[in-house]
Amino acid sequence: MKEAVQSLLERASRALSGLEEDPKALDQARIRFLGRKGELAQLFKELGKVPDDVRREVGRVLNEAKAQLEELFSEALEKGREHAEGKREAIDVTVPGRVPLLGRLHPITQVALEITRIFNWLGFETVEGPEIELDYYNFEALNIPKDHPAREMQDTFYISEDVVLRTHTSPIQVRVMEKRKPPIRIIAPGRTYRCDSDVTHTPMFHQVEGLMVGKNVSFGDLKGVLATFVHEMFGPEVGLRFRPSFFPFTEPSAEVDIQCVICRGQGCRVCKQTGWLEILGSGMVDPEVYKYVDYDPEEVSGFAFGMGIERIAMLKYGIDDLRLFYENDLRFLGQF
Ligand code: 2NM
Repeated sequence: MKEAVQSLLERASRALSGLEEDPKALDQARIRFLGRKGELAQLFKELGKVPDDVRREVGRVLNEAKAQLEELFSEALEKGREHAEGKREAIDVTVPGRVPLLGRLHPITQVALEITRIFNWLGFETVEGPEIELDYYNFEALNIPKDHPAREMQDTFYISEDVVLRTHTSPIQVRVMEKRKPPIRIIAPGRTYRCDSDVTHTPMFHQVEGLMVGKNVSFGDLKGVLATFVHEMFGPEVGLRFRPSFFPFTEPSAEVDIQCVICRGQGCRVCKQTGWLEILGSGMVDPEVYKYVDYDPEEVSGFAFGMGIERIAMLKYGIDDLRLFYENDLRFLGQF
């Protein structure tokens, strides 16, 4: 009997070593040795067959073995707990670090920079001006008469009788002409405002306008500069055309269309089956404008043009909804 108890203790001790990290196996071993039908219980059962004179002694040995076994298991259990805790608290240096979100330029800013980069490369200097502008620079000096529709309350945000939020960036160019003598080559990007809000208009939008004035500046120069711009911006294979138009500040005036970037001129929903998309307005600066800035129309000539940055960005990236630019959804903004 004593040998059986000794063997049990040895086997239990061997079985337990290495089981500390495995709570399930530990529990199974406990049932096998200490369970109600376990090995120790089996030995207790045999206590009845033991001769009377030694039963007392054998009972003592069994009880001692039971205490030892219980001690063995509670130790193993404790070790397992410590091990799990250690695991939880340890720093796992192999876990990849968290990547911080990086800020980036808004797509409108990116397109504005791309446009000005192209014109800078053609010799145009970037200039800026006030968003709160005098009626004089926004309208009067641009040959926009008092009764012109562009001046009506519905389109213009008036701050006072003679102060407005600029409706285009052309006043910047009037200010530059007023200060400097030709030759002038400037490009003027910035925010502009119109009292207009629907699916295709936002009260604030962005424009880039350009101006070149000097001796013998011709409509041919206008065509060359704008064709170069289109090919840099949309690709050398994209065709363009000049279509007669009207602006109060240019004469003659022309709008520039490019071949539809979606169907390549075949006709589709975006270009309304025409194969063409309007991208900017342009023209030779009207001699009336030169009167306001004290240039001599007999001495100098020039061309000017203007485009909406949102529109260029939508065409370049195939975006069909203007409002996406102003919702600040990082899933949209992160694509540029
Ligand atoms: C456009 C279209 C045509 C323009 C004219 C001038 C200025 F100041 F020289 F007279 N600045 N911008 C112009 C000309 C703007 O936007 C569609």
